[in-house]
Amino acid sequence: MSSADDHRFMARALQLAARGLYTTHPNPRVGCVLVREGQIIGEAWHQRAGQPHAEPLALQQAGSQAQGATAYVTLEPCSHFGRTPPCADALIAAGVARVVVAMQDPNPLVAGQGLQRLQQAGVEIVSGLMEAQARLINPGFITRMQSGLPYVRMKLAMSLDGRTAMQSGESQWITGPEARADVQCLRARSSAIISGIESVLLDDPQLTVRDPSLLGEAGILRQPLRVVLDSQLRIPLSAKLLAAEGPVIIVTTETADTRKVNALQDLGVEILPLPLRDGQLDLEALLRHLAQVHQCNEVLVETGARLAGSFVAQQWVNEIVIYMAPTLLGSDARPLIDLPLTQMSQQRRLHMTDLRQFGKDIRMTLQPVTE
Ligand code: AOF
Ligand code: ZN
Repeated sequence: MSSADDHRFMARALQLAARGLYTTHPNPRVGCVLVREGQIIGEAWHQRAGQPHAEPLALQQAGSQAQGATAYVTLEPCSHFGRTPPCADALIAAGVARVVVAMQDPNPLVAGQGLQRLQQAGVEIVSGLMEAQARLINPGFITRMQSGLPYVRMKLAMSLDGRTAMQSGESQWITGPEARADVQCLRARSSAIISGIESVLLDDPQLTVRDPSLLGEAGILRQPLRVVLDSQLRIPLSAKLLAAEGPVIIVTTETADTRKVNALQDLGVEILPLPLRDGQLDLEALLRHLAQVHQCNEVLVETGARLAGSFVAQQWVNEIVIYMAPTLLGSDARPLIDLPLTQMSQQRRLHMTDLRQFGKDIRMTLQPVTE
């Protein structure tokens, strides 16, 4: 088999993996293609935690044809008993002769042991094919496994003059329906959405996924966890996001009013008291809690300029997605990010990884430049 064929089948496996974009949380998105004599004999993707991994689903399709076949998998086959038995064992039992993987599994429970197991059983291994593409599918899972933190994506919408709202806070709408539909995709792929109490008081958002086409291939609507930073517990019990479907965490301090805490808990809300750091809720403690307790892979920060500034200043942001509308909001309008800098040497440079048009607006995807 030529390396062009290997690329072609791995590209197909990557395409399949991406179908799990909205549904696999907290698991990674994984695709698998089984090939024999140049023909695809089975292909699948992992759809949801607790359900089979990609490999056994593809093996099921291939049946006895899997004997002597090549498996293309976007992530190293697992070697552990989790919610499902090890995929490495299933591939060996089916008589697969060759396994091509895009990347090792960063999960310490696997971390190379799946490949080792296959190799010991006499299976030929190729690892690292299209690794860069495979990493892009699971930025959150990889970050969480490696650092105990989620991958933090910040979404912002601004005018041509870099403004996000009028002085009054009025901001609906700067961008058009196409850009806003894309924000629904960002929400749907996220394990959690973080917002600030200011935005909640101003806009009374639900912060839910409402686009029915984002139910996912598996027909599952998973509402991301919604997280509100509210140190003084100012959220009204009538806030729309409390009534909307899906779990909510309110982050506050130890000294928050007990009666309000109880009332919110009665509504099914998780109250997370955190220490203050420089007078502000400790963002690192929040992110660690989300990764470690709630297994959050990707989180989406949708806040006003002040909280956005704190996330950026403290360097918790892995990616910024900015929608820019061709409109002017004027010099009294609110800025994008509160970041009090005074010297050019303090500027925060970003590196643009993607640029696209959505309707009349453009979307920029940026990553902080790390020196
Ligand atoms: C694979 N193929 O399709 C996926 C893998 O709790 P479990 O049993 O679902 O295991 C979850 C872990 O398995 C997850 O953290 C990751 O290490 C691996 N995911 N592995 O061989 C798959 N989704
Ligand atoms: Zn597996």
